[in-house]
Amino acid sequence: MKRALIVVDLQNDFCPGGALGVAGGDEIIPVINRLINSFEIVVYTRDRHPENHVSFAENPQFTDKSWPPHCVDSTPGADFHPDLLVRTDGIIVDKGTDPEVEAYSGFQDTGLAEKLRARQVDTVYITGLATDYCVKATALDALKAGFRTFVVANACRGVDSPPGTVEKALSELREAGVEIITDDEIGSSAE
Ligand code: VGL
Ligand code: ZN
Repeated sequence: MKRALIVVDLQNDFCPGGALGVAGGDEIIPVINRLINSFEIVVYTRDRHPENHVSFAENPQFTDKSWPPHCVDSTPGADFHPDLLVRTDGIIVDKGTDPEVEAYSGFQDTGLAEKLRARQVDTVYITGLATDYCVKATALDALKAGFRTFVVANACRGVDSPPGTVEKALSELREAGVEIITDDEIGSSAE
């Protein structure tokens, strides 16, 4: 069986200067790029919303999951951060494309679990943005789909509003059975 790296939403709008910039979102890119080179199978998820997406608000509250418009399809904000290594053999999954439906998880209506199983993957390592939203939802769904699931904490950053939300998300994940690790605990692809 094989393992896959999942890079969640490393897009311009979630990095500093973006519409929904996460503090330090770009700092994790060197760590992720190193991991990308040591995995055979790499998945990139993308938040990809129509202009009229249900999560968009004029006065976004964040804490109630209303957000400023972000990652609008065919805008530069939806593009991967330019420093991210995007492999030509990477599996790209788009989510949040239905105007009426919010989708934090990379497994929601994307066929990702089946794509991974078809490649004999039984273990996933999750990195990216944001720890307290899309990383968390993706990790919980990975577990539900039967994958051994790791979250690489130092390769993730969160919205963290109110402060403490990231820590809370990590403890919820741990309780659910997700293994929280740092990148130096991951062996080479021969593992
Ligand atoms: C995300 C809020 C809204 C994420 C996506 O990628 O964590 N957060 N849309
Ligand atoms: Zn979104």
